[in-house]
Parts: sequence; structure tokens; C-alpha cells
Amino acid sequence: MRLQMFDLAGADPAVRFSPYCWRIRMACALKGIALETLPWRFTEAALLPAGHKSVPTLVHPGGAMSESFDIAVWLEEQFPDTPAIMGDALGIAHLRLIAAWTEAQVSAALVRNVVLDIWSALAPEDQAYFRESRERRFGASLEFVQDGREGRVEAVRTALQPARMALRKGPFLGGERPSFADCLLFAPFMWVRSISLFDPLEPSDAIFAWRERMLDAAGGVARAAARAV
Ligand SMILES: N[C@@H](CCC(=O)N[C@@H](CS)C(=O)NCC(=O)O)C(=O)O
Repeated sequence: MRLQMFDLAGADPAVRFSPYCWRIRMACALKGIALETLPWRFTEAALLPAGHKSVPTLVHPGGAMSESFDIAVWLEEQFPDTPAIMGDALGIAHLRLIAAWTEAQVSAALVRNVVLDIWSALAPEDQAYFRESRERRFGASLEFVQDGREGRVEAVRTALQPARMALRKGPFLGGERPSFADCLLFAPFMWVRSISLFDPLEPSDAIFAWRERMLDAAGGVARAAARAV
């Protein structure tokens, strides 16, 4: 089945940094599903299939869909012969909490520390849009928002404590093998890694070791991914 995904790109089209797209890139890699990614920029809304406004947008033989979590559920259903990474309806319901936690706590703790770095990695046509929309959201300049991030490292580490506790039980959140829970938490780390040198993790942190395992998972697709820095 031919699958194409519109994937947020930086000035260098090889740099793909959307955490939501990384959820799907990792899910496909873990399941062994071939995925063609199409570089897409914030200012290219008109290129998305009609009715779709954000990436990832997946184009498949039956149509198109957005919303990363829904795409992952669809992949799990459509490719039953590949390794399961979500489980049954109960597993999927629980994964929604993991997704919400990574967005509300982890990505929220990270974004202020990399927002100017994101802007720096963007193509010129995207920079104006990103600055205007994000400065409106934060009520301050990108420079002001990102300033002083060294003092916010501890807040990021604290936000990660639930995963640190869960990883006492096994090498991955999924147990012996990575699951979509791992994709959900790994995605914001790929967001940061793709466009920034900011790293809140110390090598002694269990999350650091887990991140190394995720970088190597599925043949090391994430470690091989292009970076803007
Ligand atoms: N809930 C959506 C969020 C997707 C999303 O926000 N994607 C961003 C890129 S990281 C986007 O397309 N933004 C468009 C814009 O800011 O104009 C999902 O899980 O797919």
C-alpha cells in the first residue's frame, strides 16, 4: 500500500522536526511500514489535500487523514501482520493519556527553550509566519521567550519523572520492545534534536539511556535523521 505523509521541513528540506510527524515516522519504522515523506512548509497549506490544515497528513489509497494519534490507530488496524505497538481498545485508550501527558507536560516544558531555534531552522518564507503566530501565542518576542533556558532545565527533568519511574521496569515504555508510548515520548526529543543543541538530559539520566535506545531502534532511522545544527 502506497503511503505518503506531508512532513514539516526546515530551510533544509531534509530536516524534519515536527513532533507529531515523528510519532508517525517512528510508528512506521517500528512496524516496518514503508512511508514516503513529502517535505512541507508552514506556508504551504494549499498543498495539503482539501480540508486538511496540519501535518502529519497521511495520503493513502482510500483518501487522506490528519491527527497523528488517529493515523497511528489506522496503521495498527490496516497492518495487522506487523508488530503491534498499540494493542487493543484498552491499550489505545491508555495511550491517549500518554499522548496528552507528552503534549501538556513534556512538549510544554520544552517549547520555550527551543522556539527561537525552530525559527532559525525555518525557510525564510516560513520565518515571518512562525514569528508572528508564535509571538502572538506567547505574548513576547521569540528571543525573550527562549532567553534563560539554562534556568529551566530542571523543570524539563521534573516533567519527565513519570517516564523515569516507568523505565525502572524495562528498557522501553512498551516493555522489552518499543511501543507507541515510546514514540509519543520520543517525538518531542526528535523535535528538539532536529533543530537545536539544547539538551535537558544528563548522561546519567535513565531517560538519556532510553533515548539512546530509541535513536538506535528500527535500524537507527532517528539517529540518521538530518539536523539543522
Ligand atoms: N493534533 C495534531 C497536531 C498537529 C500539529 O499541530 N502540527 C503542526 C506541525 S508540528 C502544524 O501542522 N501546524 C500548522 C501551523 O502551525 O500552521 C496531531 O496530532 O497531528
